[in-house]
Amino acid sequence: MIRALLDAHGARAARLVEFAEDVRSGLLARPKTLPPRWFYDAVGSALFEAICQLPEYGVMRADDRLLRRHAPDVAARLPPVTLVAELGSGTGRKTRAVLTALAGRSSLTYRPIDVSATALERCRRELSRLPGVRVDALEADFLAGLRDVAGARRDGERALVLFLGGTLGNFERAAALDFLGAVRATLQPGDALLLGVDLLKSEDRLLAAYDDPAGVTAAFNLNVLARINRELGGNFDLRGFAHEARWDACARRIEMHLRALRPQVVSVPAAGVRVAFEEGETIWTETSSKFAPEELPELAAAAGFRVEAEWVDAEWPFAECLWVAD
Ligand code: AVJ
Repeated sequence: MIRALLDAHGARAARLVEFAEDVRSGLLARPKTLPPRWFYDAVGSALFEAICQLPEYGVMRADDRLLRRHAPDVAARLPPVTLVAELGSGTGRKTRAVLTALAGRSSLTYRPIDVSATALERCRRELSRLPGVRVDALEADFLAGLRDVAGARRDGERALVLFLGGTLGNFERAAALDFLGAVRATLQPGDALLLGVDLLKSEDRLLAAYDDPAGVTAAFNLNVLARINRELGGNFDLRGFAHEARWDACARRIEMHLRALRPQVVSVPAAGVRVAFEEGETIWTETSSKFAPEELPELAAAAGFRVEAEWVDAEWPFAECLWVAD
């Protein structure tokens, strides 16, 4: 118990150091950047849940529909799975259907991996009541967490990794391949990956999804500055920045930025930085790559998987991919 508390405390302290380092290097870089993983404190996680309710943001509903409809197919296409690891579980809302289908065949251990302690706690509460499912949460980065899970794995366990919600889009294409290759490296042949991928669609739909008229996405984006103020003692004036979503047609990605509305100087003492902004200068806070369906089999093969099945939503182009490690 005490050991667990100390571990949790240590993990949190280490995370704050990482946050400070990312803020420092990101604000000193050109263009200025902040990695999207820092969006998800308690406020940011709640705002993300709100984004998922927006009529303009169809990603999560498409993912939900596909998982509810095809969870039984996922279970039927794999040998009985006893270990399920999820990258970026959030509150685990979308995972329930998959776990229920899998646990119908064999009892299993579910290891949600997330950087948001708040989201993990809710995930544990929601999913530990499922019959045949033991929940063992891990507050960690995706790959570090997955390597821990692989290291603690017992002989004969059959693993399935879930990477849902389209979070792969946070990587540029080349980095997405590297990431999937790194995931593959933690797996054994015959293990599987269930991957949710948001697909290309019209620019209008994409821009509306990332710049909704009610301003929920704007609040989500700006909250990262508020978090820097709260946790690192920064003095960002949130009213001095505006949310911006852009579509880069060449790179096929949405970019989210925070644009300085006037020249200003900001200091973040715990990150050891003081930075000047010109009027109009931006901080690039998120990339959301969108994939063409034809790219997916190539991506699977290059990362060391074969495509077992793929389901695409009819309303909002989004693919649920079931890949098996070669
Ligand atoms: C959680 C990374 C899938 O990129 O669509 C939603 C995050 N950002 N609106 C996405 C997000 C702005 C989301 N992912």
